[in-house]
Amino acid sequence: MTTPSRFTRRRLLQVTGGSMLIGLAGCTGSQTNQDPTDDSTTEANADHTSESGHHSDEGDHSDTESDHGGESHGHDDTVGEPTETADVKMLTEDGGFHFEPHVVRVESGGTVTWELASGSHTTTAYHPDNDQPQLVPDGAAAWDSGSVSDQGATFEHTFETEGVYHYYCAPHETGGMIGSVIVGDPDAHGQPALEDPPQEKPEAVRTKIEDLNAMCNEALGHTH
Ligand SMILES: [Cu+2]
Repeated sequence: MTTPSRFTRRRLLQVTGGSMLIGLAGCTGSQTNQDPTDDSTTEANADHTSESGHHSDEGDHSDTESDHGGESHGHDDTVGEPTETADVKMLTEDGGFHFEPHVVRVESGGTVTWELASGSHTTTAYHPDNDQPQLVPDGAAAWDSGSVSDQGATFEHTFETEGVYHYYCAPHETGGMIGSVIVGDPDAHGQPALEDPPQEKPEAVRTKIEDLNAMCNEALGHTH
């Protein structure tokens, strides 16, 4: 059986150094938790990204909705209908580690492409083949990108089995770098991913998975 995963570019460079040790707060804050501070966060990032250049004039405009180039939260966690393909960025930002967006949705047979925006990350399924609890549909194929360190490098996986998939970044799992793929229009009942998070996982991981479960259930109209 062949794996549907493949690299387009890949370099096995471990250049992260100490960055794996910082930013444990990472992505663990849920969307709802961050909403009250979204404006200040966006503004702070806007300041940060424009520091190198002309700051004074354009900074006044940068706290609008249009300025989300460097912001990883706040605008695209709404999960729509299944599409043929979906793109996810893997990034290190302000000491946090993120899959962006957290939840994507494709059709059965659809392909998700992860692109390295910054830092060094993996995309790895919660699958027994990866020595992890099964947080993917029964019978689903595993994937594991290995370390992706080259900016712009991509990894893709084609999803043949309908259902909900959780996956993580190997060095940053406990920093909350966990994401989900919804394939097709599955019944939320009977999805291993949507059950209570594995007891053996640290609190930060379980909390993040609960956040993702809420987003996936909402996307699937599963509200009870
Ligand atoms: Cu990572």
